[in-house]
This record gives sequence, C-alpha cells and structure tokens, in this order.
Amino acid sequence: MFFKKKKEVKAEQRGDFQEVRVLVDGGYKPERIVLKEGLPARIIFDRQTDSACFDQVVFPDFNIKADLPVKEDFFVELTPKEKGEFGFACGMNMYHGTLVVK
Ligand SMILES: [Cu+2]
Repeated sequence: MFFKKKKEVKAEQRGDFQEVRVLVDGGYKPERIVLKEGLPARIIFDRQTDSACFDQVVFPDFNIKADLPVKEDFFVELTPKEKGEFGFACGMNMYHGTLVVK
C-alpha cells in the first residue's frame, strides 16, 4: 500500500519571526504548515476565490476569527506556545488546515 503524505510546508524564519504564505482557492495550500515553537508567526493568506466559504478563517486554539479580503494579502499573527497540531478552518468548518508546531 502507498500513502500519499499531505504537503507540508515549513514557515521561513526571518529574524525574530517566521512567515508563510497560504493560497486560498478551493482549499488551503499548503494544508499543513510547520511552525517553530515560541517564535511569533505571520501567516499570509492570499485569497484568490470569492467563494463565500472562505469569507472567514478561524483558529479556535488561538481565539482568532478573521475576515479574509479577496485578492489582497491578509496577515494572521500568532505565537505558537506549545508543540502539537492545531487546526484552522473556514468559517463554516468545511475546509481545513493544520499548524504543526515543532
Ligand atoms: Cu466553508
């Protein structure tokens, strides 16, 4: 049997923070984002679809609920304080992504 691993992208460290871009179009690309524990993170959402499904993005573990503009970069800033996997989703909880904190 073969298992296809979901694409995982590591945030790029820039001095005292880490940054990653997420394309929003029929889902979140990448779906799995690797972050370093304790380092402030900037997740840049690049929403290219006007589907109402992606009007909001929600990070329940970080108490973040944000409105995503269309065709405009939107920054979500958070600091992962513990290791583990933390989900995020569209406002309707249909499309999902995961922050993998190492
Ligand atoms: Cu949705």
